[in-house]
Amino acid sequence: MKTINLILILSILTFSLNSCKKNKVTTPDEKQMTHSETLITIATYIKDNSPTANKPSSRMSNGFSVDDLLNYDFCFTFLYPITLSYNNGTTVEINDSAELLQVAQGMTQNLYINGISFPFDVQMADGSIQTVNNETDFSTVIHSCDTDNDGTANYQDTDDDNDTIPDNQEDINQNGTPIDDDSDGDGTPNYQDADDDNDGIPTADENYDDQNGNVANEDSDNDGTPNYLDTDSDNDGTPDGQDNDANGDGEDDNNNGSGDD
Ligand SMILES: [Ca+2]
Ligand SMILES: [Ca+2]
Ligand SMILES: [Ca+2]
Ligand SMILES: [Ca+2]
Repeated sequence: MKTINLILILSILTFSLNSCKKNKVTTPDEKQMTHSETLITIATYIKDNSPTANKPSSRMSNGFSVDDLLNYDFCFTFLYPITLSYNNGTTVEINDSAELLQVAQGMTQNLYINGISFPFDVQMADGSIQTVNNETDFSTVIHSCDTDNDGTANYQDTDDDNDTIPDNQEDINQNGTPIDDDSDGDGTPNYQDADDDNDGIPTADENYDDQNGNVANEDSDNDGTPNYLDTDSDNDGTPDGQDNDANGDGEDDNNNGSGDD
């Protein structure tokens, strides 16, 4: 009887220890999850801008990753792992951008990501590392991502570089995303480049003829390349940036960038 009692006590003890162990593991790494509107914004943006079966072309398509989207539209990327939580309280550890995409795409109206464990590190678009300690920090990161400094963050701005051409029209190769369109090859995509052809004249000013404000359809030399993408808009052999009053033609002198001489 004594032996049976001993076995019973040992069993209970082992069970209790195991339970404790298990409970400890299921407590999400003892990390404090915080409700984050910024995270909801980002996760929703990823979901909305990622390709789906019904919408194969999107801002993030043709091989562009979540990191590309985050870099261009929020000016940072996560340094993984990060721990996120769903609105039902369950948590998930994210180890790379592919996992983040999966989680974002899987969100529904009833089950969605809405919490994150602070602090975590991010890599800013300029390469620096920043620690995000709380929701205020997090919100500051995405709202300070404002290429044209007009007070509207890139993710909310329909014309990121304020060159009068909407972001979605700066998709020159029309593959569904403006991320890979960089006409002058300077590493800054057209939708965030205020001088798309790098001729020294801002895109917004390459409206020489009718001054109607519509830069996109201005093609002074009718060579099929609009002025803002043409480094020699009047095809006179002199780059626009150096073009001033050399040939006596008042029309093409406007290509010197001043727009009024
Ligand atoms: Ca802006
Ligand atoms: Ca633009
Ligand atoms: Ca560029
Ligand atoms: Ca230009």
